[in-house]
Amino acid sequence: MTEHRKLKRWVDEMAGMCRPDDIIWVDGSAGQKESLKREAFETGEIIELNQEKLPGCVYHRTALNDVARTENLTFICTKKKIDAGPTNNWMLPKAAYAKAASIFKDSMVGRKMYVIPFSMGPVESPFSKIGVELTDSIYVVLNMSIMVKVGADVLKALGRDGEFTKCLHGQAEREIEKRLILHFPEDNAIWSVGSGYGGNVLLGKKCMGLRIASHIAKEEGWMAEHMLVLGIEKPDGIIDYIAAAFPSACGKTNLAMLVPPKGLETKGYKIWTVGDDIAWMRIDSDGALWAINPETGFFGVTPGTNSKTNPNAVKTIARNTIYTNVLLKPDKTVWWEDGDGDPPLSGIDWKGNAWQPGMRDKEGKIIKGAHPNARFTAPINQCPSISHRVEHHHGVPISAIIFGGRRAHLAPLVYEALNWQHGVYVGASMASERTAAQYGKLGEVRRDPMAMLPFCGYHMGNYFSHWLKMGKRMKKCPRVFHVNWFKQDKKGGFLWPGFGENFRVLEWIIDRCNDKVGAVETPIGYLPRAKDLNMTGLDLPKGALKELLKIDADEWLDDLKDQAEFFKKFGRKLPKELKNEHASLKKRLTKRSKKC
Ligand code: OXD
Ligand code: MN
Repeated sequence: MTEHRKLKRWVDEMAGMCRPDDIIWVDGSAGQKESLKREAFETGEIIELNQEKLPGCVYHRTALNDVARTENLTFICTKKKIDAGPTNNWMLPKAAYAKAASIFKDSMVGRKMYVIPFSMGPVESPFSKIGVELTDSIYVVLNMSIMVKVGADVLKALGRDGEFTKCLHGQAEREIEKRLILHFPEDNAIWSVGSGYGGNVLLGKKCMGLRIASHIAKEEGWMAEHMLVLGIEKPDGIIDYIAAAFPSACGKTNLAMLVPPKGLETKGYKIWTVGDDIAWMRIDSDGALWAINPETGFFGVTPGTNSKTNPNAVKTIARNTIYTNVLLKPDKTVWWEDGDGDPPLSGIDWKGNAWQPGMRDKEGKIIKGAHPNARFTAPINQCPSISHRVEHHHGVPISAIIFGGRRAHLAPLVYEALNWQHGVYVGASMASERTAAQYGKLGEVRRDPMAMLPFCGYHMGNYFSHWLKMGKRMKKCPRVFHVNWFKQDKKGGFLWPGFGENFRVLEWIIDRCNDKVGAVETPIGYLPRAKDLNMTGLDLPKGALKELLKIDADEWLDDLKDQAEFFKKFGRKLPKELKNEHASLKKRLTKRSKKC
């Protein structure tokens, strides 16, 4: 066990409140993992899948009302409301602890409490942070064992008095009315109760990896971002790394594992995956920005994953994977919408009901086999494109930062910000259409600065200032870009094929970073000339590229009104630099608009 007195005391205190029958320390060994799996098979918490076809894979169904992150039940609890800012739900720590304690109280009677020591980032790296999660769910233990490093090595690194994030999770009754996801940045603590959904309960991920880490990062002068990280190896063998922020379920995992289209692959390009969801970035001794992926697994959206959209993911999830809320086939394999292969003739859907293709509900709507936010949890080291730098304790140098959203209109395929400050403005004013990864109206456009709206653990106005400060400290800032793979034509069809073809845009981005290609300066930033994008082997319909690279000044001016409304929320905390960027953009667009 441990000699860490504070840790022992905290575990005792939490156990005193939750009253589990037993306390089990997770040691990270294969033997313990196996026996936990067996125990969960017996209770039905997880189901063993066909071990011949899917070795090491298991299946889990969440409660019907517990299939996505619940942002309305997620709180930042600080002594002063202003510290949580206008984009977070806020509660006073004292009130939050009391409210959650009344739900946690005695909630583990008849259950066991598992103690999971975990490291985000390589164990013992100065860039890593340690957390300890207490949970009454074996599903959580198994997921955490894939997503982060867990067990005895971490306890050893923690020593007798190391700092750690106190993470308490309990399933309680899994009722929405008794669900709370609480963050206490001032206490370095997280309490999550009443949920079994990954984003709410794998506390290393969004809760510690982003909300708590973003707060710590601001204090310590680094960045915790909702970003994938990948390396692009050019034909000359040199690898450039990029970090990219997209809101949830907008294709980060697909981009992180992209396979270049045939025509470009034969040139010798390769993609190396460093991470698909979280980047912790620091300025290193060379004055550049370096990123690590603090996770060791993928918690990806399953529907839509197939050999065409993401061949590397398909290979990654063929073994040792936890499938959640997909369709269970009679031969104990799994299926999901827009996956590989035809739908099976029958199966059990994510709700646990008998299912056949084409079934409709009372309102006549097709019943899906898998929930649109069904997930896979798989080890990163099974990914065929895994970067050899993934274990490197200080990570990879970042040449470009890409922001992206899901926008049917307005944003062109790609543009480059004029400089770091303008890039921060581009990220801060980013918007996207809502997806199934969070509750709410699908398709609604919402502002999602740096894709961090649900994950920034403090006042977002201060977060923007932190980005600006980081830029001032760097000797060489990464170049900043914005992409939109989702622009539509008048009939609602996508103008750009996406997936592997996105590589064509990455090539332009990397060439820009290496000053190898030109651009046109427009009011919103630098755009590629049509001839600068390598289109070998891709036949877009006539006029599509022109439409993809079009800037409609009047449409942008309209959007600026909405941006301004959003920025008003931050009051005096909105950095003046961003106000100036907004005003300058308006001026440039107005000039263009009058010309037309
Ligand atoms: C995720 C999310 O699960 O962003 O990564 O919701
Ligand atoms: Mn995410």
